[in-house]
Amino acid sequence: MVDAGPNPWKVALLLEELSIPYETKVWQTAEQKRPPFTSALNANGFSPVIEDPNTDVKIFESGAIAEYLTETYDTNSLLSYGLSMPRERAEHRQWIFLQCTFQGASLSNTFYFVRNPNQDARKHYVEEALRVLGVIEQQLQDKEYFMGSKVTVADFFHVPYMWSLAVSATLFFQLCAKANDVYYTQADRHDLAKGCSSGEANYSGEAITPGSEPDVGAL
Ligand SMILES: N[C@@H](CCC(=O)N[C@@H](CS)C(=O)NCC(=O)O)C(=O)O
Repeated sequence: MVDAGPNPWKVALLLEELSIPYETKVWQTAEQKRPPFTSALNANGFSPVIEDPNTDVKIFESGAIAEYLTETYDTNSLLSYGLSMPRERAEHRQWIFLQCTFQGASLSNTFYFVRNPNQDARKHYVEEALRVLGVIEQQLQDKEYFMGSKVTVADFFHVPYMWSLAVSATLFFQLCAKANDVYYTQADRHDLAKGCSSGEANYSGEAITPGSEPDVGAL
């Protein structure tokens, strides 16, 4: 976990409630942004991360950790729902995803700008988008898809946002160039899914023109 912030506590609460023994390692925020944290634990440079010696599983992102912990250790469905209750299982997950993607993200960003009122929001978000794209690019550097040679939900989930980058091309040309390298060529080459061609058709009005990018770093 990191020295401050709510996300690691979500995992600590689950570990406590499920009576899973654990050891905690605290990292300073700056330490999380460089190896060995980024090379061994989370290339994205955030906490929480768990390492489970029982299974050798190592994962980041609190939502993914919650799913892993409940599927592996909540066998009596104390805090979650098993496969025998598909409706509750799915509905329960939607609230976890809402927390991770909307509640957590919007409150974090609100706190950030309340604490740093003079920060340029546009610059902040562009830089963060570039950073995250860099993490994705690194993950895909030596493999066809997020999980290696198998196309999965993770690939499908990332692709439509790359299309929407093309729509905002004026601001995000540089991002689009990366998206182009990482995604468009892959989708073309591997015929990722029927959905790709229909999605690309929707966004085809905005051509990506590498070489005419503004300097996003200067924004
Ligand atoms: N989406 C991530 C968010 C993780 C996150 O924001 N972690 C914070 C601690 S609460 C962190 O590591 N902050 C370090 C930083 O801001 O650089 C998750 O749910 O695990």
